[in-house]
Amino acid sequence: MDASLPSGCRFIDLAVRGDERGSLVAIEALADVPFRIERAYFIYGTKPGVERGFHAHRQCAQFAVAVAGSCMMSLDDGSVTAEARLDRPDRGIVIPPMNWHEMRDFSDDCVLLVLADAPYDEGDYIRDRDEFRRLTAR
Ligand code: T46
Repeated sequence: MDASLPSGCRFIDLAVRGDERGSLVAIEALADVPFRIERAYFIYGTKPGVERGFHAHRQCAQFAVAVAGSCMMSLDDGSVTAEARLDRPDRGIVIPPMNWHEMRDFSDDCVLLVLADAPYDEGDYIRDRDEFRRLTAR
């Protein structure tokens, strides 16, 4: 556990299986990421200055890794906030449920791969910051 990150968030280093041909990174459910993978999506071609995210998930856990380029992700569990730089194809971050996250500063070549433990469900999103604050108030 990284003490500087919100509760449940952590970086995971992925093994690089490189040889003279180049590099390969594999991501296995319950081994490299701490959940069964039900969905994968990736974000790319993000326009300059664009910010994405601005929500938390009620139940869904995710793992995000910039497989090319870089971006910044801010994370907030309601009491701890942190800025995470995603700039390596062999190092991603776990985004647990109930973490408000925002992404910005995408490089032109950024491809952000996200693995999720549940199918897409708009009902799982909290997109209202005040609602998130109420739900995480201690
Ligand atoms: C998240 C961050 C890291 C789908 O139809 N299926 C999907 O699996 C996803 C993820 C999105 N969509 C649709 C919903 C919207 O019409 O794609 C459109 C863009 O989604 P959104 O505005 O939520 O994108 P971001 O970049 O703000 O957030 C995304 C994920 O939605 C979110 O779960 O945690 O990336």
